[in-house]
Amino acid sequence: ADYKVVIVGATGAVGQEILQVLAERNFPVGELKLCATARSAGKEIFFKGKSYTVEETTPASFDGMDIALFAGGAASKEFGPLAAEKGVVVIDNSSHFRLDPQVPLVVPEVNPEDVKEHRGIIANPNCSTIIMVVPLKAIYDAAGIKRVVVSTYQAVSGAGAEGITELTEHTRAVLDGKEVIPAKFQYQIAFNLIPHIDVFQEMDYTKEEWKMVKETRKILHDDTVGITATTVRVPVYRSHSESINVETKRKITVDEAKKVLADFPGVVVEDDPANKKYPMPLFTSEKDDVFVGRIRQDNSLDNALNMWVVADQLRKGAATNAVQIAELVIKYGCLGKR
Ligand code: 2RA
Repeated sequence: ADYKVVIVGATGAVGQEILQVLAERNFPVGELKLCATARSAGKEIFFKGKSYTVEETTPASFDGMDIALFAGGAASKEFGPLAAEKGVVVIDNSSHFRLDPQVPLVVPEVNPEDVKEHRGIIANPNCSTIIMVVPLKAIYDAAGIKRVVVSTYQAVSGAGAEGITELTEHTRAVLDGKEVIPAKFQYQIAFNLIPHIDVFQEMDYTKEEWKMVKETRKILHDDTVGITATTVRVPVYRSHSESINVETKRKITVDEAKKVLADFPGVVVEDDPANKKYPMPLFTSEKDDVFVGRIRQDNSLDNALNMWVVADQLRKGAATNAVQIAELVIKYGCLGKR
């Protein structure tokens, strides 16, 4: 069977990546509709060699459609529930519905069955959460998790196409000895690190840091897991990196951890220090796996491990995960309530 798919936010970085992934995975698209704000309406986009004209998102955009992939942003709040009312299955990459108890928050390798609980909307987790929770689940199943300490090194693509452009422009400006005027980021991102992603909230953590805590607990269905995060923007184009320390309930050796990680779907272990083998954002971009290396016993705590995790923010962190959720909707036969 083929499905009627509408992409909302088709012209942005994530929207473009969703189209790319749909084509690569040969998703059964029968009819395709590309929507965006009025500002982007009229643009021509190609999908599988066929030309599509982007139209402005309106309530009528969802009539008769089967699946709506929202790339993120304000459109989700305005049109998500409306599309679901029309019987369309909404897969939303914005943060708006992620913590809603009625909305499953899904990483297909971690909690696929949750898709079956949807009532019209399924939320795609935050990119830094997805990248962390995939390897964490392997450790969680093998040894239980007491506490996680994570520091992230997040690519500029997390801030969309403008973020990518700003890294290029800032770098060029600095090298040309010109003044840098930050727009997408709080400060110059070239040759700098900015420990501030999204807004500051309670206890002076940012919303990005709270997302990693709350979303991970929801996905694992376990509020006893302690998590503390520091999220940082770094001058890298499109892969997020994360330094993770995980304290486990039961002892797990480095060799056991390497095995359960290597056996876990969607994880590639790249860990051979003697041969300088470890994941780096320069080499993980455009890929769908989560790469794990630098796996070590924590020298200061018995039941704890360190690991270095890297994955493409636009793909596994957003577009690929969303398309994998759409594949599960079809696999489980839980399309919208007509
Ligand atoms: C960021 N995770 O990296 C946030 C949103 N994509 O900016």
